Amino acid sequence: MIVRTLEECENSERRVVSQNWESTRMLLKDDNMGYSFHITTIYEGTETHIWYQNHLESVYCISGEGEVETLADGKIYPIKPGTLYNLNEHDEHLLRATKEMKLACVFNPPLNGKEVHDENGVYPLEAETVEA
Ligand code: 9YT
Repeated sequence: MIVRTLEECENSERRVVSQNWESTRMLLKDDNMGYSFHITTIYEGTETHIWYQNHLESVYCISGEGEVETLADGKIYPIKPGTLYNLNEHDEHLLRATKEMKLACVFNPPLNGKEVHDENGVYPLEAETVEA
């Protein structure tokens, strides 16, 4: 059984801070669950280009407000508490937060630990691992 609290994960190397967001990776590849689980904060007023070519992601909005724009078709999906969006087609998108958003995110395959987006909004398949 694996039990962790958000507080203890935030006070460890599991908390990864990027320019537009920060993410606490509560479950990672080395937990052998087949997915990773993160609590992500998207900073207010930001727009982030994301394209997970190597991963599928589900994103559940806990709090805040924003939108996702899928670049292939220009569709805009509002995000509010209770919304779940799923990047089932590796959708290239822009993520905007009009109010700071707290999101619960699941990645398949799981992240290793330290990934941040490269210049194309992509995470590599193999990144530096968080030490336990
Ligand atoms: C929603 C999203 O993908 N935000 C970027 C951060 C990502 N959730 C992560 O690395 O945890």
